[in-house]
Amino acid sequence: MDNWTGSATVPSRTLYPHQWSWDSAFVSIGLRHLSARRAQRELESLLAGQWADGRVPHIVFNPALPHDAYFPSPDFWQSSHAGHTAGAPAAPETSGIVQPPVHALAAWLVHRADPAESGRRGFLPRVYPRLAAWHDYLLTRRDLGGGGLAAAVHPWEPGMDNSPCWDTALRRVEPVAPDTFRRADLNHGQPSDRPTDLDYGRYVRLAADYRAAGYDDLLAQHAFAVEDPGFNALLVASEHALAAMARELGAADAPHRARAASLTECLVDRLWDEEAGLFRVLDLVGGAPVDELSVTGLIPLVVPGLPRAVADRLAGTLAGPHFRAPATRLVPSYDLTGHAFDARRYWRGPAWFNTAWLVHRGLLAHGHRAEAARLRRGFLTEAGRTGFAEYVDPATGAGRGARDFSWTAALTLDLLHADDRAIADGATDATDATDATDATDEEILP
Ligand code: 9WN
Repeated sequence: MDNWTGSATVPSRTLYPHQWSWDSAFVSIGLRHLSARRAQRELESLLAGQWADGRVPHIVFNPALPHDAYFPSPDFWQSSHAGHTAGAPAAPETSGIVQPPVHALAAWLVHRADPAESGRRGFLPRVYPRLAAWHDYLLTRRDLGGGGLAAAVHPWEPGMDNSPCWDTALRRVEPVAPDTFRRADLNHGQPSDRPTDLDYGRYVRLAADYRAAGYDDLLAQHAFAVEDPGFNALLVASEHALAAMARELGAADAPHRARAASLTECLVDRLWDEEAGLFRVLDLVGGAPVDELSVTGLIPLVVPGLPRAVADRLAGTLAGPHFRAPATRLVPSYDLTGHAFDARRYWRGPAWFNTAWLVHRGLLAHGHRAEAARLRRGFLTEAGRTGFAEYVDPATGAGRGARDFSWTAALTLDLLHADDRAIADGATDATDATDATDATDEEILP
């Protein structure tokens, strides 16, 4: 792929020219079918930016690029200096915030794709302790709500920058003046597709305040803190992956299994909305669930061991008026009937391919095979037709954002390669069980 730099893959040569955290995890999931070795290197190069406190930063910067290639650039984050006490490495320069923890899941899938190559390179023994430290960071320093889930402290952390889920929380944040920073995204993207200047003023304020606190989660006064269901669901799926890795390495898997079970319970207790039929974001500063329906509330389908009634309700919500997009079959990022729906603008309606991949995986794991097959067809059709667009208008299928987008291409490879087999082998049948889905680690981590 043209987006490979020699040690990692950039999401897009134009819009995102550095290494992004959850992008690299998705990329490695696709790459494992072409070269398990390259997929391992993708994850290892990301982990080279890990901080001593365990956090995996959302961007690892390429020092060869000029600062104006992307904003906020390394001289904004100043990780090696401002993040020194929190444990930022002296090099490479990174951002100070994080993204959803899909890495352990990705690492396990990469290992399973070629266990011999993994064994030769000592891949698991090297990445397992780092991934365990990453989860420890999230479950200790980031449990800001005290309820056993990890909090996101910036709208970029759940990976859905501009979602209407953040609107109320962001209104409390004083934006910095627009003439104090210079955006780079508008050099490559359409203003009507991207967040507004006012949003950016708030993103910059939150990041600058975190930096001023040395990126120390105990010291920082977070003006924005939310418990996001997608983020936490990926943490559960990844904790199951850590259990599998521990078993493979002859270490104790019980602590990971216990943690995955308690995280699942916290997720359901704190964020499940039975009436709406999906998980809600919890605004920790405002102290209330967010009254918006977003794809993040459907991602917990990837959690093995989700109560059957919850998984089935989620499948029902997906097929209902808020998320069923007949033109593309993909999953809109936000409620099609919602007051803030915008078919073009970043995470306020368009359909993304990584979220479709996650939902597809969850549907399969919980036995909703026909829906999974439909979503897979929609994914493959739209990805090919749009030249691997970053995202699409869910109503018309028009491609938006960057083209040749890395995770779109990588996850296409994965769906082409793996899932025919998974479907043929048969995931569990939803009608068989009574109160809990019988999706096991093996099914969620094939
Ligand atoms: C900020 C790289 C990233 C994705 C995010 C997506 C977008 C960045 C931006 O691009 O975010 O991190 O500049 O808008 O929202 O999910 O990881 O592809």
